[in-house]
Amino acid sequence: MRVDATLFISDLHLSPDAPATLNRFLAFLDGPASQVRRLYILGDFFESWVGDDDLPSPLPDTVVRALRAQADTGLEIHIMHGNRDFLLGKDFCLASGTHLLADPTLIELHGTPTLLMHGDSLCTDDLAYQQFRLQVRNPAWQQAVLARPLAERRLLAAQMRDQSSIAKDGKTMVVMDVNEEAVAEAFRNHDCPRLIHGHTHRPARHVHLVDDLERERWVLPDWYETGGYLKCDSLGCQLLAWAG
Ligand code: LP5
Ligand code: MN
Repeated sequence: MRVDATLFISDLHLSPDAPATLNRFLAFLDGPASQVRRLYILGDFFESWVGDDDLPSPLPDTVVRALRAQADTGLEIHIMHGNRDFLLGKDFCLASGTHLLADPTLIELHGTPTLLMHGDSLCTDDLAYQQFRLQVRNPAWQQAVLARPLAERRLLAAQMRDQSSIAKDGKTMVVMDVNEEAVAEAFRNHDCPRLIHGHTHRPARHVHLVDDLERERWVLPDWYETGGYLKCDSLGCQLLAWAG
């Protein structure tokens, strides 16, 4: 019997190189996620996703089957693109029984209008990243890239990862965090009291005063060392650790 609660996760960065994280996620699906009605995955679920034609590979196959098993027993699963897995497409969703969620999306969460984002679009001080984001989210660019052979895309993704790592060495933590004004704009544009996002890997509950109204911003944890999730119901939200 599933209870009327909603879980949020992001930034698992699932990869064949991190089997412990995969196991932690599988245990999460069989544990907390099996008790509730809805799960939202807010981006960077995979360390990188180079196209849905990679679905037969062992890691995607295991993950898809596990998601499907929960979806088939009544878990509503929504997934949003992150900056690592923005190429997740219809075939992935169809196979896993999940629903692709636009970034941003406003939902009615147990009675509270709640804005969901991956979080990268809020990091407006990171100008180099925002430029990169514009390029890789361009449908024409994506179509051209997806036309390349799978092996070539894997290589390209690895090169991008290296470049990104070098670029980050030259950036401060402040530049790589969300911009306060971008957060305020998001609250204003969607006229909501709550925002949930990931990406920065700095789990917390922040309170923002925007236009004389107090709003809360929940930041989800990554799953590199341990893991964690946000659990929400009609009483509110709480961040919970998940060690598996
Ligand atoms: O990812 P993370 O957390 O380390 O850093 C992000 C920002 N970086 C990125 C880039 C991704 O990591 C790249 C991986 C994508 C994998 C999937 C690709 C599949 C499609 C391609 C294959 C078909 O998102 C980083 C932010 C940081 O978050 C904090 O917010 O700062 O931004 C950057 O580092 C961007 C750089 O500043 C500028 C762009 C460098 C990359 C250029 C690539 C050039 C291509 C090389 C290939 C010849
Ligand atoms: Mn991210």
